[in-house]
Order: sequence, then C-alpha cells, then structure tokens
Amino acid sequence: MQKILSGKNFSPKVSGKAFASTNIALCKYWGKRDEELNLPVTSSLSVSLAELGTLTQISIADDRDVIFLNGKEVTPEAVFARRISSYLDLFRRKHLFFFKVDTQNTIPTAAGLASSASGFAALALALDDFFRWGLSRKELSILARLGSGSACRSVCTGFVEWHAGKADDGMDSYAEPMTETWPDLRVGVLTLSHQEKALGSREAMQRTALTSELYKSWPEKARQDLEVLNKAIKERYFDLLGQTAESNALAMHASMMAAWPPVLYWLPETIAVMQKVWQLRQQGQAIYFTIDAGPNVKLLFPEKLTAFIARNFLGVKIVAPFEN
Ligand code: 2P0
Repeated sequence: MQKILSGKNFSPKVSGKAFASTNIALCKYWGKRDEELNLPVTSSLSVSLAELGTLTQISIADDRDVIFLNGKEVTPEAVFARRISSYLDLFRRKHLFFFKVDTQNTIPTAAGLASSASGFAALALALDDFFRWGLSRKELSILARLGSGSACRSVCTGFVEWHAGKADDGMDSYAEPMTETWPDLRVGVLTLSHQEKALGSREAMQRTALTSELYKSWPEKARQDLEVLNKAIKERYFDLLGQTAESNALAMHASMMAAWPPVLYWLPETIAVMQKVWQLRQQGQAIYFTIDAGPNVKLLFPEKLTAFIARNFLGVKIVAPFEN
C-alpha cells in the first residue's frame, strides 16, 4: 500500500469515475492468511460479468463522508457506509479529508452476487482517475483487494486469476487477466432472494477456516481445481469447466456446513435449482452451476442453450462475458 502510493500526487480533479464488472469465481477464494490485507490461503479464478457491476463517482465533501447507493444517501452508521469510510481512511490527506462517493449497482447488494467485488474495484479505479495516478493493473488490483478480497479480480475483465502470493506485505497477491476468451460461454444469474444475508462472507470464511474439519482439505482441492480449470479454458472443454466449477462450489459449501456454528446459505429454492440442473444434465443438457456466499445460483452453459435456459429458468439474467 505505502509502496504503491508513496510519492503519488494527492491533488484531485473535480471528480473521478469508473465502472467495474462483478465477477463469479469458478475456483473460489475461501479463507485468508491475513485478515487485514485480505491475503488468501489459495489462488482463485473468476470470470467477469460484463454489464453487471458498479459505477462509482468520487469527489470532495465538506465535513463528513457522504455516501450514496443507487441514488439514496446511506446513513454513516450503516455497514455499507462504514466499510467504504474505513477504506477511504487509506487515502485521506490533510487538505482532503472527506469524500463524496456515489455508487450505482446494476446487481442486488449483499445477495450473494459479490457486489463488494465490483464496488471496491470501481472505487479503487475511481480514486485512480480522481487523483490522476495512472496506476498499473497490478497496483490497482492490490488496492482493490484491501477493500475486499474478491475486488482484486474485478479490476480485470474476462477470465481472471488471482495469484495468492506469499509475501507478508501482499505485494505479490494480485489478479491478472488470462489471455484466453470463450465467446460461446454464457452465465445465467438466478436471483432467488434479494434479502441481505444474515452472515457476511467475511465472518463465514473466518469461521469455516477456524472450526471446520472439512476446511483442511480445501487448499489442496482449490489447487487441483485451479489447474484443471486452466486446462479446460485453454482447450475450451466446456464439460470439464462446468464440472470443476460446480464441484469447487459444492466443496466450499460443504466446508461451511461443517463449521461450528454451521453456515448454510441455501434456501429451498436454491436446492430446487440445483436438482433441476442435475436432472437436465441427466437428459443430456450441458448445464452446470456455481453458488457464492448466498442463496442465488449462477448457471454455466454454452450459447446454443440460451433459449432453452430462458424457458426453463424463469427470470434468469443471461450474461455473455466475452461479447461487448
Ligand atoms: C469468491 N467469495 O471467490 C468467494 C466465493 C464468496 C464465495 O470472495 O472479506 O467479499 O472482503 O475479502 O471478497 C466473497 O468474499 O471477502 C468472496 P473479503 P469477499 O468470490
């Protein structure tokens, strides 16, 4: 952090603005080796969700931080505002102490769609624009990671790998875009609940790492899945991609359920969708799912199944990660 910002100019423009797509992990980030710097136990791999994300504008405020979410001012006591303000602490200077942050999400906040990922990525990018730093992708990824781990992947688009790194200061823990694309790949987002989750992923992953017997096997599982996903992406081998992503998500959820007190994000509707996917797969359809720390399900399928998916999963939002 100090390494990135030392010697940087803190005289801002009138305002800075940026958009970042959210991302879904095909190989999940679950567990930290450093809580303060959001350094992960394992590397992870995601795909960004194109137009689903966060648009953030930042400017100067007079005597307190002023934070807007989707056009409405958020009270300073709200968790959302406190997380942003404590992130902004990293960037306060004598002549510039308070910020106005205007955040527009095109995804439901805190419903398991990792809006903190695009949120902190957009904020880091907007700060870079505001102060005209011209930071590299790697530096921006490190800055975004300090807000939320998964945000470091949202400064890139397409397939993205977050290298866990080894250094104590986190300077080797950042995300990098992969060169491969997959124009036929589709992601179907099924929002089954708009409710804020009872337990945030930060607490859930900490509890899992501390108390779950099953978590002991997670680092090796994630290492293997990452290797297989890299191969599946290079070879455009869809079933291998889908299988590995689904199995990785289920292993993460199994590790949470084995925590104490147990963590279970699924609703009856979540399980119904999972069973429907398995049934359709038995009938020969190449459809897989992944689930983050929430009840919502993301379907993975090839472009040719678009109409079939729209018919069978009402309300699904279909995203083409590699088409502009
Ligand atoms: C991921 N998730 O890889 C995993 C899968 C949720 C399930 O990253 O504490 O909000 O801010 O670093 O990034 C969500 O956790 O956690 C997450 P912090 P974050 O997408």
